[in-house]
Amino acid sequence: MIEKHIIDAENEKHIKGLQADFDALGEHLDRRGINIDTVRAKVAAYGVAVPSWGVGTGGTRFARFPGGGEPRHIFDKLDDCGVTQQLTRATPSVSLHIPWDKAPAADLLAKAEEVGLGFDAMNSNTFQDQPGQAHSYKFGSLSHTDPATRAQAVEHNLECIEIGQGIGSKALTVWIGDGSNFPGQSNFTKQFERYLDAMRQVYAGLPDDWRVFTEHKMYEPAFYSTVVQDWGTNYLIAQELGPKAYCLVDLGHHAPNVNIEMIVARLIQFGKLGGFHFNDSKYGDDDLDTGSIDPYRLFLVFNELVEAEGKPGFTPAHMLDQSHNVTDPIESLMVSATEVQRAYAQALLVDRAALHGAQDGNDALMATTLLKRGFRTDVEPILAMARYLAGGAIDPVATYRASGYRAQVAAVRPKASGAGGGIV
Ligand SMILES: [Mn+2]
Repeated sequence: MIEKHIIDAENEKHIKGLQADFDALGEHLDRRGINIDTVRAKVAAYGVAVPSWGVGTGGTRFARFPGGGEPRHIFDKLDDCGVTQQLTRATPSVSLHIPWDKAPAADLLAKAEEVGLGFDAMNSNTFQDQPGQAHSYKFGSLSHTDPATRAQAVEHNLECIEIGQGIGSKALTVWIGDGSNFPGQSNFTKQFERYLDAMRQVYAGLPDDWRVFTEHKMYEPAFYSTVVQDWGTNYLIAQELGPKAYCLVDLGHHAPNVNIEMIVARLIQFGKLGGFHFNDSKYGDDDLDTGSIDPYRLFLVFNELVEAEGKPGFTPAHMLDQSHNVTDPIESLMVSATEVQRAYAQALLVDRAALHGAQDGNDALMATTLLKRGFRTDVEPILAMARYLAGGAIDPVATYRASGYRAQVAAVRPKASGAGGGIV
C-alpha cells in the first residue's frame, strides 16, 4: 500500500486548483438546476469491481511482454488491487477467477481486509484445461457431447459457488468458450440443449441470495459459431434458468457498430440485465482500456443506466474486464475506473425531464443536444473531489508514480516469464 504522507503531499499540490475548479463547476451546474454535491455524492458511492487477472500484464495470442513486479499469486494481486482502490476510491471490490486465484477462504478474507477490499462475482473457467484434469475442454465444456465432461464443468462451477460463499461473494459469472470452428461440426440445437441442461444443474446449486450472470460473446475462441453468441441467446438462457439468472454485457463482445446501449435498455426493460464487463474496442474483443476508444458510447450506456435508476430490483454488477498489454496494469485500472465514473457523472447531468419532453415531442435535435450537453461537461472536478474527500488521490497516476510502488514490488517479485501468449 502507499503511505498516506505521499498521497497527502501530492494532494497538497492540487487542492487549491481543484477547489477553484469545483466551485466554478458548481456555479455553472447551479445555473442548470443541478446541485454539484448531489452528483459528487452519487459518484462517491459508485464503485466498479476490478478483475484479479487485470493486475497482471495481458497479451495477445501471439505474445505477452510482462512488465516488472508482476503479481505472483492472488495475494500479490490483492495488494495491487488495494492500491487501485486506495488512490481512486472507485474500485472497492475484486472479482476472483477460479482456479487461478484458489486459496483458503480465511487467508483471502484476511488479506482483503488488510488492503480494504471486498469480493465481487466469482468467475469460473472451463475454457482451458488445468493440470491433471480428467476430461479435456478442447471440444467444449458445459455443452460438450460427452456427459462426463459436462459433469466435470458443472462440478467446477459448483465449486466456484462454494468458494465464493466462503468469502462473501453473491454471484457467479459463467463465460464459456464452447462453439465450433467448422460449419457442420456441431448441431446447434443439440449443443444448446446440452448447455441449458448443464446450466440448470449449476443454477440449482445457487444459494437463495446469489445470482448467476451468463456472458455472451460473438466469437473466439470458436471462430465459426459460439454457443452463447449474443444477447438474444443470453436472454433465452436467463429466461430458461429462472429469476436468479441474468445477462452480463461485456462491451467488447459484440460486432463493431452494434448498438450496445439499446441492448442494455432491452435487458433492463425485461429485468434481465445482470451487469457489465467494461472495456473498449476498435475492431473486435480488443479488451482495450475502458473509454479509450469511444467514450461517447460508454456515456450512452450510462445514460440508460441512469434512466433506470431506482427501478425495483435494479442492481447491476459493474466490473472492468480488459487486458493491459503495454501499460502498467495498475495505472490502466485506475484510469479506467475513473472513466467509468466519468460516464456515470456525465449521464447524471442530463436533464431527464427535458429529454423526455423532447422525445415525446419528436424533437430529435433537442433530444440529442441534451445528451451532448451532459457528455460535453468536464466533470473531472467532481471525480477528483470525490476521491479527495474519500482519502484518495486527486491525481491517482501522478501519485502512484511518485510513490515508486512498482519499483518496490519489482524488487521482491521475481521477473515473470514472457513465454506463452494469450490471456493472463
Ligand atoms: Mn468479460
